Amino acid sequence: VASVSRTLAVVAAASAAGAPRRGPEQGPGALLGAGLTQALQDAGCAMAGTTLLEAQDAPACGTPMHQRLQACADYARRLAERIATLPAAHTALVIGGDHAVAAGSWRGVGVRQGDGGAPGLLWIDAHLDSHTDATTHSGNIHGMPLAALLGEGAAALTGLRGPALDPARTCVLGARAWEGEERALLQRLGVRIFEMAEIRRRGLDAVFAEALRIARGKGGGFGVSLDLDAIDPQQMPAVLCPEAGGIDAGELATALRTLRGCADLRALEITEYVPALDPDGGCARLVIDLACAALGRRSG
Ligand code: 4U7
Ligand code: MN
Ligand code: MN
Ligand code: MN
Repeated sequence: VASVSRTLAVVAAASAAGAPRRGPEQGPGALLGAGLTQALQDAGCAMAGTTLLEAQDAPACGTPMHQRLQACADYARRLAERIATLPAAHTALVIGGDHAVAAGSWRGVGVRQGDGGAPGLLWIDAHLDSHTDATTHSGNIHGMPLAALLGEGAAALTGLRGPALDPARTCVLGARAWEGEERALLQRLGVRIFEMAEIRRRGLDAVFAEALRIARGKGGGFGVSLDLDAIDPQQMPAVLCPEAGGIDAGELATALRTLRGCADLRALEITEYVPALDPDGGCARLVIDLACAALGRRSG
């Protein structure tokens, strides 16, 4: 399949508002400093520019949940507005930040699609991120964005402008750590979950191809939200919530390369990189390689 010629708009969403501790707000700056945009350009992308959203620190210990929800919702709203105004022809590359920023990203992509409605979404994550404010055990907002995008949970997050996701065009890939309530929610809505066990059994290529078919549907645009904790922590330790037994980084790069042929890929989001846990920069290089695998036109 021929690679699509892409013009990329990078949006740096440097927020830790949904995280239990600081760290992910440093992610975009570190990845840009490690040469992310140059690498994408070398891989054949045209670069339309980089927008830096104002950094947002993690909430202080003891901040009540409604305040943390509001901080995440405020950030998500600004992110969504920014993405909604990008030219329709551009592919957005959103760099988090903790994964709560996704509650804004995909609403913004939906607004930008206009009559096309909500994008299909492939959520690559060790977790399901489908708690609501009523079911969460930890109280951490980055465990809630997928539920919010599906229209479930606190109004602060679900009430953002833009269409809610269609569960029939939403799927999760790489899951291996969840609580019962979030799994029950996704099952009730009919969201397909590809667990690690299924990936090990069938191979990532076959599972990724099936997930892509679900997200792409009959057309109308789709996106990929990559929480880096989906990758095995032996290869990607620089994340907020490592979970053993994850996706092999090389296999993920190979699978992501199939996105090069997808003109209907509207946005890629990469979240939860924590540079403080990456003293030699090896994880940053891996993240850059994955972005180039997905969005590039030639290896380089
Ligand atoms: B991430 C968790 F309890 N489910 O709700 C929770 F295990 O964006 C983890 O995927 C959430 O990193 C992980 O706090 C959120 C926990
Ligand atoms: Mn996760
Ligand atoms: Mn828990
Ligand atoms: Mn996540």
